[in-house]
Amino acid sequence: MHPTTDALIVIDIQNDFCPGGALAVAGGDEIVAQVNALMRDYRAKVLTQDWHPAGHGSFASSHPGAAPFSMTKMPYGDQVLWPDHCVIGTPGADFHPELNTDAADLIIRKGFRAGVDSYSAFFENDHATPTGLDGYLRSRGVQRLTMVGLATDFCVQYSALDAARLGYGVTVIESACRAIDLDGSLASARDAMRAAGVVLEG
Ligand code: VGL
Ligand code: ZN
Repeated sequence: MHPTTDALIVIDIQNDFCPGGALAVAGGDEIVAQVNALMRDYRAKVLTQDWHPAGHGSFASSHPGAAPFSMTKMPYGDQVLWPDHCVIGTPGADFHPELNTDAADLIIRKGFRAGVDSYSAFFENDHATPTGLDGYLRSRGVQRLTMVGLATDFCVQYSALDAARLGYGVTVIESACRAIDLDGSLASARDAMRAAGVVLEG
């Protein structure tokens, strides 16, 4: 059992990111058993849930003529346009049915503002609007985070980089993550995480 200063952060293990989902990550469902086992070893366990209103600004369908996986500019910077996914209240936004959600202390939802995407568990993509997770972890005395989930190169990466910037010690267990890997995004995510001092563990 890990000490109370450690927390496990489980990112976006939702139906739409698993095979058959709207933004399926290859092998996304393969990590569920390992994540359930990890949750038994941590006292502090947080799940995140991507949670978008219909018509969200990150959806290609909200930008006439735009194709899914193309790029656009938002006021806060570059944005990948995704297929509609994790729409509030739909089955695609639900957690994978075998994920042991009962074990979680906190479920943090993100991406619910129509105009700004939110990959990170800590800040929206404007890098300024907090989700509240930092305050929660700090007030529990958590100093070290282990991260797992989907997708390695988007929400896991952004969460890990923000956590390192906020001063947490961060480890990503890569075997309990899966990537989207869009135009080399997995390789650049791994480089960026290592450069920020994030430990990438097999
Ligand atoms: C994610 C793309 C869009 C993720 C969420 O969980 O990595 N990726 N929304
Ligand atoms: Zn999303």
